[in-house]
Amino acid sequence: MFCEQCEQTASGQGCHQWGACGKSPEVNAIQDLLIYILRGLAPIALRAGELGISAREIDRFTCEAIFATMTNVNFDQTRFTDYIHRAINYREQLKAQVQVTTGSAQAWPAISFYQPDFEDDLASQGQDLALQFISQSGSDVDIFSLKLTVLYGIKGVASYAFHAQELGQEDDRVYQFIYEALAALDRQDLNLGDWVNLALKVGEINLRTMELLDAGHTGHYGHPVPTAVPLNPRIGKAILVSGHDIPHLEAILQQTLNTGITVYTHGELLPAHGYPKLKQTYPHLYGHYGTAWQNQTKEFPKFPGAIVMTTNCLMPPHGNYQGKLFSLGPVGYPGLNTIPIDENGHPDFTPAIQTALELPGFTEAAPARQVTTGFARNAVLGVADQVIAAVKAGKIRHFFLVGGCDGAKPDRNYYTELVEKVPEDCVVLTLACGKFRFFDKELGDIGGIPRLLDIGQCNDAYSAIQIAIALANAFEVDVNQLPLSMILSWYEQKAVAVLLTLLHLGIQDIRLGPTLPAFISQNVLKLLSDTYHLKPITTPDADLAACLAKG
Ligand code: FSO
Ligand code: SF4
Repeated sequence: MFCEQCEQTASGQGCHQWGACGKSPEVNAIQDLLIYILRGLAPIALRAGELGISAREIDRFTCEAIFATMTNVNFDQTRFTDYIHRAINYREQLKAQVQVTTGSAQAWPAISFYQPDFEDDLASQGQDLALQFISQSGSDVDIFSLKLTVLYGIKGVASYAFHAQELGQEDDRVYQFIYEALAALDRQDLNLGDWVNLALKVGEINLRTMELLDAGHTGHYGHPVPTAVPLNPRIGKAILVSGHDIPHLEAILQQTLNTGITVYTHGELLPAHGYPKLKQTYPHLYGHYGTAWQNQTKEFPKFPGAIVMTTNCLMPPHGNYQGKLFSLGPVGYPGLNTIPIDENGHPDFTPAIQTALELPGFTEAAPARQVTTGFARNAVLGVADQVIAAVKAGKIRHFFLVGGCDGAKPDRNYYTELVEKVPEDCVVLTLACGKFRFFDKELGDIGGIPRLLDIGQCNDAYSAIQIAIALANAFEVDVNQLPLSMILSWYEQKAVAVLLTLLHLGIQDIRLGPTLPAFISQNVLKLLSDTYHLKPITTPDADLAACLAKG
């Protein structure tokens, strides 16, 4: 096998024997096979788009199938076999539609005719295709590096597009670009500059996709408001909801109304508490349990109720909690309980609710503890005058955006130490799951402005960008001239898409860690550091000093 799509890749170079995430070589190969077939579907979908043939079902399917191949999403070979069957059916259906519309047979590339042998081992077929993909790039490691950057970035875009469409937000431009990028992976005529441009285009399209998701969230649930979230449990039956999917959290809240069950968020669903319509409608959306995804094997066994994993990051479950763990959508693991979805796409959480009612729930109270979330763009810009005045008066010296993913490696302690060492006249903005290393620290406030502001999920990078742009406009400077430093942690492919968005916007001096992506070649890294001054993190002290010297 060969996979280097995430930060925990073996020895920082690539997983060859078995995935550090728990993915088997067979699942990895069958994921590669699925991506290959989607690459063959892409030129047909692009032509259909040009002809005005609406293929929304196929667009949505493509995003879900790509999403399933992301790190810590789906480990179940049978689910990928099903995705492959469906991809081929959709491909042939769309070919026929194009032929009817144009009145003639089209000259599709060879990849668009590929037919796997379902009677034979799909994993070995996927492995052959993966080797072919590597050898196609020849000895040009830089082009291969950029191809992988585009592919992994597209995985992030597809995951956000999947979430946005659940909330009724779709844009043809996003779907068409996903096909364009997938189809480009088969092209041999693009040079280094073309691939750099395509990678930056991934960032541009990801910005649009995060904007759609932001519109979906705020349109349905209102703009987040600062909200205190209890970390101590409430006595009674309980369901824990993990992942990123707020509409699925809402469906659970609807289906548990008047059951006496208390609903807790886990991981990237903490920011859901900030959405006023969710809080007002569902008083049993109560608190947050646990920390970041990599601690789930320790934290899930202790949760005394059912657990629903709506998206990544799922780790291979341990036997001591697998029975109370449920998954849905693109998420999967062999033998794991799944939530049934009806023909209209509505999930039925009855199995999880029954499990929650059978389990003891919380039987003892614990001392009150809380964190505050909900500092998205509206909340922060609502006090923009105060913030601007504090900066002008020298009360706020610098902003640090410490955002991104968490992970298991000990060198991620850098981020905790950095936040602890941020001087008292500076504000920390945060987003995504990396914040769980410091989210409950008491950092106090500066003239009523909290020093730790949780903007939200990883996709709320959109909100952070809007805040930065608004502040830059208020100070009549470029975003890069603001007293703002971005110190990011990455783990999986959503983070790749967000990083490409920041580069597309021309953001300079981003510090990235805990290690740089294995798929970035030396020359591509040089290009990024020469053009954008992208750099690896060093030590908290050295990086803080360098950021503060910026002004
Ligand atoms: Fe984290 Fe996982 Fe949200 Fe990621 S829970 S690591 S970047 O899926 O998407 O921040
Ligand atoms: Fe390795 Fe990450 Fe790929 Fe899993 S997703 S196989 S850990 S590189």
